[in-house]
Amino acid sequence: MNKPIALATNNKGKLAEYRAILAPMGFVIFSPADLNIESEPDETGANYRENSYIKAKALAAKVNMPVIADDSGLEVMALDGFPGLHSSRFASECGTYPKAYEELNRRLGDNPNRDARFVCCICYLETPESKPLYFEGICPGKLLKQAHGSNGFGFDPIFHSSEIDKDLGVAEEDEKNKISHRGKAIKKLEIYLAIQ
Ligand code: ITT
Repeated sequence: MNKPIALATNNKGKLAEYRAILAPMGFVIFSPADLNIESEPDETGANYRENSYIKAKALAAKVNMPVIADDSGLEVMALDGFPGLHSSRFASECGTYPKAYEELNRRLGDNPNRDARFVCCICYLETPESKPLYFEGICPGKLLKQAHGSNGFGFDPIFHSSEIDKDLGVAEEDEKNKISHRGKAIKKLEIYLAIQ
């Protein structure tokens, strides 16, 4: 089939996961870098949906193919969902991911509630004028006291998935994709695309 889709992300980890899941379905995923385009709009939305739409809309104005965008984050329940929408910014402010892991654990202290989850919202725009469609997924788990492994990206090494009872830092890519927030959201998108 070879249907092209532009993915509005500058995050290589996300890009790899979209490719791994969508390439076998016949979709060819282009990042802004692949297309020699810069697209980094300010993520000023009040929630994941709004930010995913901001990113999709900005790229859709520059390309001639359907666009998807992904806004996601890590939510630590005992920290009222922090860093959530600001996960990427929080990691940058900490300087490195290992420092961000430490900072989350410092804020959590000895709170026994280590429940956490990853959240993902995909926005799909067939054309710049199309009605945006949203596909969401949640990955429940716990925040680890210490990073374990280096698979995945971002906060994966400090996250334990309840669904596979495994630390994501040591999970294989296909194991993560089956239960991840992104994997679940992409599955829903895939079903929509299959009936088009
Ligand atoms: P783009 O906006 O260019 O897509 P970004 O990394 O800034 O890249 P977000 O604004 O959606 O994307 O921030 C999501 C952050 O949440 C991401 O940078 C990670 O820190 C974290 N995150 C999201 N999904 C994750 C996953 O599957 N594994 C680990 N960390 C994840």
